[in-house]
Amino acid sequence: SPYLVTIGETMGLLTAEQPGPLAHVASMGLGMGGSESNVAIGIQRLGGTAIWCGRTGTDSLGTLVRREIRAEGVTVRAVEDPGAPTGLMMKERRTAAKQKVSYYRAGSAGSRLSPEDVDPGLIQGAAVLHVTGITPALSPSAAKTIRSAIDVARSAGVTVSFDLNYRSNLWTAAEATRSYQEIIPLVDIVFAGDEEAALAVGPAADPADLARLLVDLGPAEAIIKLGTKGTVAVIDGQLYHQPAVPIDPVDTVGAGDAFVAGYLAELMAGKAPAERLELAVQTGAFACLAYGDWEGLPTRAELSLLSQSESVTR
Ligand code: KDG
Repeated sequence: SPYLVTIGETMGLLTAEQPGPLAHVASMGLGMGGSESNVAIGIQRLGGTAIWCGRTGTDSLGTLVRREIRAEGVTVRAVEDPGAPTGLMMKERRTAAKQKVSYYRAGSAGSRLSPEDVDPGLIQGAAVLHVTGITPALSPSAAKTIRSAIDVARSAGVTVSFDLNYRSNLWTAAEATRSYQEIIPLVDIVFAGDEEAALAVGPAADPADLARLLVDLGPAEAIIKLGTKGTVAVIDGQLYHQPAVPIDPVDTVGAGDAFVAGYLAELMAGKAPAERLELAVQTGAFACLAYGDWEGLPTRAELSLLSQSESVTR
């Protein structure tokens, strides 16, 4: 069956269990998260097939990361690196409404990802290669890994998907811009928030113009994620608008990954652009209704909960 392959760093994730300054939080929940594995899990929950490639430490967090991703049905192809720890991320809830993420990932096993860690045959056999702008920010060897994976995919005619995913804690805007401008012309599908798109193509008054400018760089599909405003996309020369599903979010981290998973799941299922965008906004909304970066990702059977008004299902 057609599968998606993705490559990236997945970290241990400590989440404060109460709002307040981290220095005064009594207990933290331990889990894991990573943009690319979040997408892989999203694809699996929607009935698709996904492979996650990465690098972890030989420590307990590495065990946790590999086990949890595998438990979701994703095939894990991770190198175990005895020379570096698995990265870690902390989520602080300074107020009930405001979250802050801190990274402890410099020098991590995931950041030591290198081109030899990824089996080219896995990419050549895939329907889609999905990568993000987080990985090139981690280290020169991680950046090289993304570049070589894209090259393998392109020569094999595999669709390449790229989510800009700007992380200001990892690099400067100028560094990100340089990397985006190098990668975007090589991919088929590009996802970006409006501010992220502006890093790549400069500011524009209208998100539709951002999508057009991205397409001008080469990809056939440019999808601008607008959060509560839904999405605007240019796909094969046509402009699309899809409004968001109105919700009361509890945790928006991971919504972008859920959106990408929804879009790519329908793409792999052979669905038309409007249907891809419709599922994307639904899965994006769904992910905001539960705590955790990926835990709330929906199965197809659960999607109808979004429009259901009864609060108890019996
Ligand atoms: O998109 C959600 C991600 O931000 C999160 O799961 C962790 O990959 C991550 C990152 O680098 O922030």
